[in-house]
Amino acid sequence: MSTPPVTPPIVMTLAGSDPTGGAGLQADLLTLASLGCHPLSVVTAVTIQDSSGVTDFLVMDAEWVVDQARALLEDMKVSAFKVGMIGSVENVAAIAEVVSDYPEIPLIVDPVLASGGGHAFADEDLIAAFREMILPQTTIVTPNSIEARRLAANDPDEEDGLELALAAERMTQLGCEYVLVTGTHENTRVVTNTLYDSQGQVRADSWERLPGSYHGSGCTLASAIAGMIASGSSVAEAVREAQDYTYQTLKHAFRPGMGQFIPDRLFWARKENDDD
Ligand code: PXL
Repeated sequence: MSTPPVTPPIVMTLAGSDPTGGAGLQADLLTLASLGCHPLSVVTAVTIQDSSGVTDFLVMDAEWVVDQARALLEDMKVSAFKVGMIGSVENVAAIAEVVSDYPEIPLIVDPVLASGGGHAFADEDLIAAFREMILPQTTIVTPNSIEARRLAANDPDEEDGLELALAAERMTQLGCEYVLVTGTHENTRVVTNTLYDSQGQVRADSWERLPGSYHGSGCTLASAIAGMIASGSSVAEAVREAQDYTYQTLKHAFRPGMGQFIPDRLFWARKENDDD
């Protein structure tokens, strides 16, 4: 008799749809599937965009976000939550309430405040609600340096000069367990990502800065961390593995339109990479 198929680790992503397949929900689905997880999708918003940028977005009603999530959570065993674009203060409260009923499930949060092209997805009210309701429940948050300063600054005047270590410390003081600050937006020759916990720096990893502009690298990294944690890695191991994976996806990025490059989450499945 054959053994029944094993269910892969299940990760629930709550994010906005990016129809280009570069970022957002679609980036999460590709990344999680590529890493051997089964992704569940909860749509928080729908965007209109092409590979050059976002033109508009529509935020899902908070009750719809809750109902999508609860239907799945009552049916399946979820091993990690991954949160991306949230879209509204109502959605912040709705997601915070759902995840608070599952404190044992790791919560990986990519604080999506704007599109890569700078289209705002969050205002000050959303950021305040996020700090108050989401960060205290978060296992790991993955801001880039701009987002880290914005999330941690006590007032906008302080933002520009805020030390990243201090920004991370403030986020852990709000109750977030780990903060991974990514260095892509810093004016440095190499890209350095730094992981902090409440005691300070845990690890720092650097890579050569790749040329070009990528759409969805942050979503890929956060989803890969979620996938690794769901598969049993510790947070620090998951960060290391997810960074290596993301770097590979960027190395193999392709340009499907006239705008940005898209990370190839399935680089390993392409024929030409057979002998890599
Ligand atoms: O890369 C951040 C991001 C996340 N989610 C959605 C997006 C984007 C960037 O454009 O559109 C839906």
